[in-house]
Amino acid sequence: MANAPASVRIERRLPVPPARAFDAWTRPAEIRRWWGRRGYTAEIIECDVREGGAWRLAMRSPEGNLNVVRGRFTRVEPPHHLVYTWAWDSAPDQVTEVAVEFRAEGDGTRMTLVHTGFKDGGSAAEHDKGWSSHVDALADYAEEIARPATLTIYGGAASTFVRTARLVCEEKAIAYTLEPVDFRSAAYRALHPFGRMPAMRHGAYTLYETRAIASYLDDLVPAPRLTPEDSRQRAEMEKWISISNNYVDLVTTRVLILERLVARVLFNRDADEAAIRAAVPTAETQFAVIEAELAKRPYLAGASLTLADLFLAPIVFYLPMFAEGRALLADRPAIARWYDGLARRPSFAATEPEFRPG
Ligand SMILES: N[C@@H](CCC(=O)N[C@@H](CS)C(=O)NCC(=O)O)C(=O)O
Repeated sequence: MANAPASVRIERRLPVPPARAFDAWTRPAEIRRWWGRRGYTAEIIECDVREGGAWRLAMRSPEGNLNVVRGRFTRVEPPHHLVYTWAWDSAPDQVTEVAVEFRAEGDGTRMTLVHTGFKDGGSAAEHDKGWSSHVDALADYAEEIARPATLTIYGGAASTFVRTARLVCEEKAIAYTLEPVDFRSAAYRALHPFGRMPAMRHGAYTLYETRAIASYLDDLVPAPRLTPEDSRQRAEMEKWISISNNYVDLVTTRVLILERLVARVLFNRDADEAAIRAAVPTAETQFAVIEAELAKRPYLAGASLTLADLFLAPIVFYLPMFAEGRALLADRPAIARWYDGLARRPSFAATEPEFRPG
């Protein structure tokens, strides 16, 4: 028949139960995670999931055009049925209908999408192409939910930077494996071309640089948030991470801790006393500043724990183990109060290095 109503029908098995698939289809935070995987970015998603409720999706095409589609839910029966109208803002009179069914199939779901009411076969074919790619993206996302990617932190437990990455995992209850590495080996260079610790692998994704890893981990799981929402507090956090990485690490870790605790064990040499003498006054200044700031607030960036505390504390951990370190902490009650509070957290106990000066 020349004018037969054109339609789209797509079936797919998803490796999650119907309730999980239904949520992935209707919750804006989840739609965002799969809709955009094929070049399109979901910019606005509104979903009032009840019969009569409105929904709207504004998506940016790979070419940069904003396409808006909207409609109303006409049947909402979680977790099995969802029917809604569908009309592009560019052609509001052409109202079509989408019916999605989620049927249990083993431990997964057989999803059937039927989109009907197109004015012609061309329009149906276009939607068929679009839906196929979005449903592929949903299937990928469902695969990730069903088999969460494993997370590995590569590095030695004694490294202050490795401990920072692990502390973020522990604070956020992110499951991870610590894999010791020979950071000088050619094989490790494939993960970290600069040969430092840590590196991270999450599924197929790899990353290095602790600041980047900490951000990635903080975004991976929503709570507890270790990055302040407030822009000034966030700036304070960044400031303290920068101080820790660029000043304290350079002097306290790379001179004092390295010379006093690591030189003999790792390099089989005596401590460089001249380097230590030269570093002490700078370290003194750094810890005087830290003391003065921590006297004003419970944590480095404000009233609550942030990533900044997790960068500095692994360095402070080593200070009581040698004379110059103990001198840096002497008569610094604010640092002592801050550090003792952190040291009592389960995350600190779980990541405490076995390393002791030999
Ligand atoms: N900028 C790097 C620094 C990492 C770093 O220097 N880690 C130390 C261990 S605490 C390391 O790999 N040292 C070996 C070396 O310097 O060769 C990061 O933030 O991840």
